[in-house]
Amino acid sequence: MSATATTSFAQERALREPREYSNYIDGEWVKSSSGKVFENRNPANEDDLVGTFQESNEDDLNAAVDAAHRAYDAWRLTPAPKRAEYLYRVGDILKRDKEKIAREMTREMGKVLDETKGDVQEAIDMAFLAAGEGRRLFGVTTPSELSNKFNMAVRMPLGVAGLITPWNFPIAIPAWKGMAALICGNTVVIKPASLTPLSVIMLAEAFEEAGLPKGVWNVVTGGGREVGDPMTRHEKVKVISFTGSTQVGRDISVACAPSFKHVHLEMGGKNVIMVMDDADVDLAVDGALWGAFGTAGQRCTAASRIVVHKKVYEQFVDKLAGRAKKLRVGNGLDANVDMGPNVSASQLKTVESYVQIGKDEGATCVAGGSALRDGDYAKGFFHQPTVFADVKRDMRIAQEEIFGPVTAVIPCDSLEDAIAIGNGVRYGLSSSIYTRDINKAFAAMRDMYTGIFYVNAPTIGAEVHLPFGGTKETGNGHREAGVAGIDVFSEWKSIYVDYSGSLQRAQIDTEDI
Ligand code: UN1
Repeated sequence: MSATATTSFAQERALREPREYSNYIDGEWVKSSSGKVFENRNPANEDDLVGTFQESNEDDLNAAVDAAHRAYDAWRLTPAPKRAEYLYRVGDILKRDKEKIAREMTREMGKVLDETKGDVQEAIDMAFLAAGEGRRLFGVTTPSELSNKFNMAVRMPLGVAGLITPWNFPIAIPAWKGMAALICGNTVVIKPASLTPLSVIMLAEAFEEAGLPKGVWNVVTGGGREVGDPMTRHEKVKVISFTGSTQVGRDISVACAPSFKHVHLEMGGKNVIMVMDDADVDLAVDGALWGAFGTAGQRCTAASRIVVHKKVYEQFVDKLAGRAKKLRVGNGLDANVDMGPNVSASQLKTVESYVQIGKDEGATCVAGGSALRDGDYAKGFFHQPTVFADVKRDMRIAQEEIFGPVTAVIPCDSLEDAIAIGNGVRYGLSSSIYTRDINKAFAAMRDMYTGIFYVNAPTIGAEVHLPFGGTKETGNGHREAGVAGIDVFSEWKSIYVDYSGSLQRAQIDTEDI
């Protein structure tokens, strides 16, 4: 971290004293009935208090759901193109405030400013995509088997949507879920991750400024047990969309089952880049570096495994280790920094424990391998970008999600071998191949059992107009963003209009030809 960055950071703090933020319920900023707040501190510098937030409870959640429920009828009856107008406005507001929101987000969760700007951009993209959908929301018309009868299927909103969102994409993921929910005619209660409540509050401020009717968008901050659990059990909440760990996703799924709530889950990943012997190795190294260490590896889509053909293995490992060692770690607001901190002390502890596991398992640590605690790093949760070589496919560091700046390089003999290693984990979010051979690219495209696949690009970089999500223990069969997100927040109603003036019995009054 440079001295310049520390100064501008201090100036920024002086400009904006930490304040207490409220919940946003029924169009009002209100405190929790608990009377308690929790702190949100900068993971790059614990002395920097970003703000205090309501430590909400079930009563607050109930108030928000009631407000969303009251707002539902008017909102669902607002024509979708009119609903879209609010989203266009929110997109414009986010565009205007992109830099300001990104800076606060970097303070909240640490990733570098370019990446938090990308996060806000993703929310803007999603606002405009969903707004455009307001003039489509395509259904189906189809002929009837009977004369003088008209058939169609239309999309219906579900009611109150409960969103439980993560800290790694603090505004993009709430936007993926929220914009899709709103354009379909649902009202929303969102519980942001306690590590990043401010980003969702800034999104609520944008909705407020856009004039969104009260009760349509509600924010309740607080813990999973106190706010998330009651949300999954609330009878007026009709759909839950969650992004987070597989363990919590499983609990949510179970909690939602008795009331048959719709549930969309987006969970863990153990994504893989496959580098073939005909690949452009330098391009693959560029991709691996970005895929593994972007957002300090704290992406569901992070490239935490790199399977490399043995003919180029040594060359690849040398180059990747060399580049990883050169990455500059520090405060994400410093323009000279490539990688920020881990989001919390406990996340750093997890990373350290996996690095130890990797060493104990006999993998070779060829770059990084330690937390950073001296000097400027003392007040944050920093870890070196870490590369393990000689990793075997069954080692824990090659199987378990670490969610930090650690990647495992595994040798392979062939494309088939790479695909077997690639698919040999519990998760199925993202995978990629580096090759110049189009046949190999297409075979891998077909055979990798993941929800997202890239050719000559890393495992990260999803765009909002395509479905996002994964197979196996990554998801529960749904996708978000794109038109797939509309599927999560709507359900079909099939409508038959008989204008024959007589009783026509389907399947019976049809003529045999
Ligand atoms: C995540 O990995 O948690 O594809 C979300 C990407 C981003 C979204 C990632 N657009 O890397």
